[in-house]
Amino acid sequence: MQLTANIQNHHFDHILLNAAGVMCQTNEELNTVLSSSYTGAVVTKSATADHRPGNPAPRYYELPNHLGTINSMGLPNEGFNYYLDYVSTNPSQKPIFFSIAGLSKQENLDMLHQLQNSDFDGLIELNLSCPNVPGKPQTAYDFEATQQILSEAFAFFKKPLGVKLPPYFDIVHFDMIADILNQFPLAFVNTINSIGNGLVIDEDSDTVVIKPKGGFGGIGGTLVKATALANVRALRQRLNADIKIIGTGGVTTGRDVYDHILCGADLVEVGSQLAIEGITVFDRLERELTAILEEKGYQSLEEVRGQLKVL
Ligand code: RRO
Repeated sequence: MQLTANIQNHHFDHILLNAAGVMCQTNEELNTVLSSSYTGAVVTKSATADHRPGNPAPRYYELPNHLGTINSMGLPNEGFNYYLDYVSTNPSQKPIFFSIAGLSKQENLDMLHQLQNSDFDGLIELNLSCPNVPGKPQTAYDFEATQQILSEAFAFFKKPLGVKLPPYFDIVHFDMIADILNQFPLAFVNTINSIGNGLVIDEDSDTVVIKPKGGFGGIGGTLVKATALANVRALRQRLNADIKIIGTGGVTTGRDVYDHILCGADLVEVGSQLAIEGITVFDRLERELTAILEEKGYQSLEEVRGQLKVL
C-alpha cells in the first residue's frame, strides 16, 4: 500500500514524521529521523536567531499509564545558522521542514528573509504557538498579531510556508483563525502544538513535575488526541483546499494516524510517542495503519482522507 502525500511541489513517500521539538535538535537526531525507512520528511527544532539553552531542568516528564507528556523546554535550539547549514547539506532525498520561532515578529521576519535569500528548497514552518517562553504569549492566540505577521511575511516570502498553530477550543475561534489563514497562500497548516500551560502533580510528593513556570507546561500525547482531531477537522472544513493540513497530537497507534486522516490530515506528526518509544515508532505506526486500511478494503489514503462520517 502506498502511503504518500504532496504539499505544493514536494512529494512525501510516507506520511509520518517527527513533530518539531522531538528528535530534531542536533544533526545526529535529524539524520536519525531522515534515515528511518518509514518517515516522509523531518522537521527541525524551532529555531531562534541565536542559540538558546532553554529552560532549567527538569523540563520534560512522561505521565504514568501512557497518558502523555508535559514539557517546558523553553525553545532550546542550536540557532538559525546551525539549521541553515544542516539543510544545505541535506543527506537524503526527503523534504525538510525548517521550523522557526523567533522571539519577536522582527526576528521571524529576519529569519524568513534569510531563508528567502538562501538555497534552501524545502518547506518552512512558522511556529506561532510555543507555550513555554516566560513572558512570550502564543502569537496565534492573538488574531491581530497573526494577521499582521502573515501580511508582512507574504509581502516578500515566496517559498512554501506554513504555520504551526496552538489548539483552539471554541467554534468562533475556528472561524476567526480560518478567515485569517485563508487570506494567504499558505502551503500548509500544522495543528496542534501542545495544549499550553497544563499542570501535572506527583502524587507521592505533592509537587509539580517540571521546574519552569512553577510546573506549568505544554501537554502532549494521548490526553490531547480529541483536541487535535477537533482542530484538524474544524480547519479542514474551513480552509481553502490548497492549504494542506499536518495533523499532530495524540498519535500512539495506527488507529490514531487513521483518525487524523479521516479528519483531513495530509501528513501526520508524532511527538510524545516518538520521545517515549524512539525511532522504531514509525515502523510500528505504518504497519498498524496499513493493517487497518487493508482490513477496511481501502487501496489508498485518498479514499479515507476527510471522509469522517457524522450522525
Ligand atoms: O521548546 C518548547 O518548550 C516547545 C515549543 Br518551541 C513548542 O512549540 N511546543 C512545545 O510544546 N514546547
